[in-house]
Amino acid sequence: MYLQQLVEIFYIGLITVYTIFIVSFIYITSRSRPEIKTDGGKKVHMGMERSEKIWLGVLFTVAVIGNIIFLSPLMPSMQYQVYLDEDPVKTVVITMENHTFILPENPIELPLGKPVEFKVYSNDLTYGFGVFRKDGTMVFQMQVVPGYENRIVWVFDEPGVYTIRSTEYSGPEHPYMVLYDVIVVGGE
Ligand SMILES: [Cu+2]
Repeated sequence: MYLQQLVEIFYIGLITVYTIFIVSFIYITSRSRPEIKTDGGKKVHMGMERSEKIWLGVLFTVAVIGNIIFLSPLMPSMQYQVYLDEDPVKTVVITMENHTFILPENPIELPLGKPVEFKVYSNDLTYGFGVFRKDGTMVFQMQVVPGYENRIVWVFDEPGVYTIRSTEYSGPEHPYMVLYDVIVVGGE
């Protein structure tokens, strides 16, 4: 999954920067430093001071808490976006040709709340594949380019009937490229 790879790169980058930061902090504060005393005398200060130890603790805490909040699969939102990689429970293959949709079944029956995959092919022109709600609002759309496997995975979160429409202008017949109520998403 593309998003997952991006997040992994970001994550590794973040960990690297943070590790460099903490290691250099420990290195610098642990070296012995000359300390000028208020009475003018000098002594060599060894190791970390108490405030530096506290700051180090803050750095570690921020790293751990930040990790849990933003990237951990313990968070439902992150689990859904980044870690959940369920295989689609159904694949719908649709071919577009001569300004028509060739459907595998009519209606296309899909489950609610499960990932379903659409593979849409074009045998001639560049079309669009859009899925719309009853009120005309769009659920999703993608371009359908000839010679490619145009693929989208979707989780429907509302039961109901949906309309398929071409969303890419493809000539004078384009406005008629619509199939009303051909997708039925069942309740669970
Ligand atoms: Cu069209």
